[in-house]
Amino acid sequence: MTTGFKAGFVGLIGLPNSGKSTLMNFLIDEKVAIVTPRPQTTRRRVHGILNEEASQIVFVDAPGLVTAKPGLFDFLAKEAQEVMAESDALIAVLSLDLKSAEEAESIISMVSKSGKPWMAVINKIDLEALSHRSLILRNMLQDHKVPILSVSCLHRDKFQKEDREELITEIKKLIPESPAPLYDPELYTTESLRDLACEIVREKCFLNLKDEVPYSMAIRTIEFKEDADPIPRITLEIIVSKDNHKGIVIGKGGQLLKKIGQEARVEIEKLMGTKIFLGLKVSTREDWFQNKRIMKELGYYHES
Ligand SMILES: Nc1nc2c(ncn2[C@@H]2O[C@H](COP(=O)(O)OP(=O)(O)OP(=O)(O)O)[C@@H](O)[C@H]2O)c(=O)[nH]1
Ligand SMILES: [Mg+2]
Repeated sequence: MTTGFKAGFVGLIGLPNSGKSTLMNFLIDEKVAIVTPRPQTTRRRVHGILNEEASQIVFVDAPGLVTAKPGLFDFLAKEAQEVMAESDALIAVLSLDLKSAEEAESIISMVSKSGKPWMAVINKIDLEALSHRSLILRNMLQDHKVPILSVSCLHRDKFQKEDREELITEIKKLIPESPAPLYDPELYTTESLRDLACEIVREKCFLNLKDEVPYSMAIRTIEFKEDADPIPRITLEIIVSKDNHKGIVIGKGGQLLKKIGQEARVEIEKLMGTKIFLGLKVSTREDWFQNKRIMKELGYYHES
């Protein structure tokens, strides 16, 4: 007997900076995944859940596909591969600002070889100077005979609601029937508040720091006391990989760290629906991303 209910994991696969995290937040209409203008923002897969009466789509936002290199890059590459393997269906995210046609070809070929049901999303269509690339991408996709939709997640006023509903309708066609939802339908993410708070701080670091500093940074919880009196008390550690990065993060007279803290606090307060105390500590763990033990401690770890 079929219930008519559908549920499944849908992996978002694309190059770094193609807008996967923005697209997921747009589809679930919540901010779960952090977004910055720089590649390799997403490090670990993040689940965003869209609950409807007859379906539950669990989006899996993966790190952008990168070539494996030792350390953190190896983790990112494996993470994206695992998302592909574990999803019921895939969305190839192709943005108009990609660097070359070969890059798009490589994503299309990887996703189609997975053997999973898939569709393509042409992203960032508000970049009008690059609009000719839409046609090039559509030509590349033609032989695959998959649904192709175009979106802009940033300019929702201009490229509005129909987009989102059309997209969701197509995505639902890709996922299997399921006797029940995969997660509690009250949830819009499987991330814990702790994880979300760390990610928000990492986002603000990315937005406030130049060059390589945020790339070799990790955030960890020191204390997370939701029932502290009079307001919840959260202290997080910003781990940098070189001692001279510490001063850069703290800034002159502590100004930069203060700004990062303020921006993150406002967002965490919105998420928790209450005022909070947010403390940030900066410490150095020399080249932590080359140290398996520390990588594991920070959650950047795969079994094999
Ligand atoms: N113009 C335009 N920019 C967009 C759109 N969607 C996302 N962006 C921008 O593209 C940049 C990257 O967005 P992300 O969502 O972080 O991209 P990502 O694919 O998750 O990147 P990684 O996590 O690094 O792989 C950000 O600056 C976004 O604001 C869009 O529809 N139009
Ligand atoms: Mg991302």
